[in-house]
Amino acid sequence: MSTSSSPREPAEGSPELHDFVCDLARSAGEVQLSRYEDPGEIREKTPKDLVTEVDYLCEELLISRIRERYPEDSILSEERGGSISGNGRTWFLDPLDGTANFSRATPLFCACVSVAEAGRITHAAVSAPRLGDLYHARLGGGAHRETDGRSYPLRVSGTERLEDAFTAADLTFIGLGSDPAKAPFREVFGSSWQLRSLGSAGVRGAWLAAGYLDVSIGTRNTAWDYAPTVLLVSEAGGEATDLSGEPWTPESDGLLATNSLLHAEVLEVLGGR
Ligand code: 2AM
Ligand code: CA
Repeated sequence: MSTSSSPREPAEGSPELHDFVCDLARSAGEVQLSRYEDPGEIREKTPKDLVTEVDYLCEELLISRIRERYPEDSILSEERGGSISGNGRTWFLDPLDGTANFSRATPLFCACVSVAEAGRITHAAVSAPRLGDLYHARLGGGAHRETDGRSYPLRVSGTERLEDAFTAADLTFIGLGSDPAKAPFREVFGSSWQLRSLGSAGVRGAWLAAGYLDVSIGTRNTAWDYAPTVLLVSEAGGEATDLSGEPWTPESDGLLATNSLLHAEVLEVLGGR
């Protein structure tokens, strides 16, 4: 197992750490389910960017359990911030992803827990409790969906042409028609068969890994909700890069994930960026 001081790039993630990562995501998911239709106080951090009492409850649970077991590790979490370790281990936490959905009891929300070791995502778990699903991946160990105690391998779709693709993104529609910076994304949507907007980047990435979607576009720099997609999708046979086709890093301004067959075609359409 890589230790927090090892600069060596890990070839695979440790099974023991993986169980803990899955257990953490499940626990936060249980808190979310226990507060379903009861989000408590809802606040706007910035216009249309919500946070509820449950976001903070899940974050406290995740951080305290990680601190107890791995006190040396770095943590970057959506509400509390934090830091990324260069050579050691970093936890990326989105304690409640899909807060706008959760705040009105739409079932698509989740807890996202990922681990990076020496700069590489080695573990990821996305618990979507209202769906009853835990999606998880371990570097070198494949990607899986766990539902009702049974495990199913995840495999990306075989869609070969963008015109046959389900393309998913959560773009704000204000300015979508007129903002020139958003024109390349409009091009991708217009070249696809259908558009999906789920309201949760974590669920979107998991559903791409599962083959329910063919293309996923994220346009922000939010490492805590993109990190799980990177590992789930690559372990399920797909491809995840930044929006220029370069390797995704936590500093990237966006994420393009595809079933791999469509990656070059989407990058070409995005090329005008
Ligand atoms: P969140 O629920 O954890 O905030 C749809 O809105 C998706 O985009 C969700 O995964 C949401 O994550 C994410 N997102 C990230 N930053 C956001 C922002 N500033 N405003 C709205 N959604 C944001
Ligand atoms: Ca969140």
